[in-house]
Amino acid sequence: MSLKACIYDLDGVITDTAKYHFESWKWVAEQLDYDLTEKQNLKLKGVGRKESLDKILGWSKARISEAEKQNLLYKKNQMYLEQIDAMSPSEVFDGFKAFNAKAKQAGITVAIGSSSRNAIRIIDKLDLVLDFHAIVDGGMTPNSKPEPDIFLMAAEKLQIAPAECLVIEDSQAGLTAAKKAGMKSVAFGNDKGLKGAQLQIKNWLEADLEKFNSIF
Ligand code: B16
Ligand code: MG
Repeated sequence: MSLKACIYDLDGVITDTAKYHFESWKWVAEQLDYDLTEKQNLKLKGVGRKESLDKILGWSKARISEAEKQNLLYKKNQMYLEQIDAMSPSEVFDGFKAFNAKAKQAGITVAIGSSSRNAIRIIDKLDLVLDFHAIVDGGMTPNSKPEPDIFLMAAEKLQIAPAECLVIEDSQAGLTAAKKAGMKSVAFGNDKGLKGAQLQIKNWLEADLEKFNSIF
């Protein structure tokens, strides 16, 4: 068994969109007379859009109709897209492009596996469309993270067995999805509470292909 594919999460691993999600989710919470905290926003990492609203509704105990839900989801996304459309390649995390180039040079195939239905738009803004062999987003599979569908579809597109894929993820939902997919994983970022990964790195400058290989 050896490392044949890297499947990267997008939000929180390649760029920081959490701050943009937070502003728009905070607005949604205000419409429900609820104050969303940054700590709660962390619990929405990697969780799909609809499932995130369900969590906020649970915290706020607000009861709204299905039509109101759809309306809030639409408006949340419009607010978020305004922020996304102002993004630029300078928002790619330091060291990512160098690591990805090195991995590809070593013959490793690379894909994006994101819960975001806006993933392709973000990747385009970051000018990374040509940097991956496959892109799978939350709109392409029936179930989002923590279910394994997104990562399994990425492996299928790359034609690599799940056991030879390495997922790089910043969220617990994503690490759980990787495990359910039968894939190894690297936790990304400072969150010491993340469980299930074989390794953790704080940022891309700490990424080491040799170390990643040694997991297999
Ligand atoms: P959208 P990832 C996830 O992306 C985000 O972490 C999460 O906060 C967001 O709710 C979800 O995408 C859905 O995003 O509203 O754009 O469809 O981390 O899996 O790349
Ligand atoms: Mg993420």
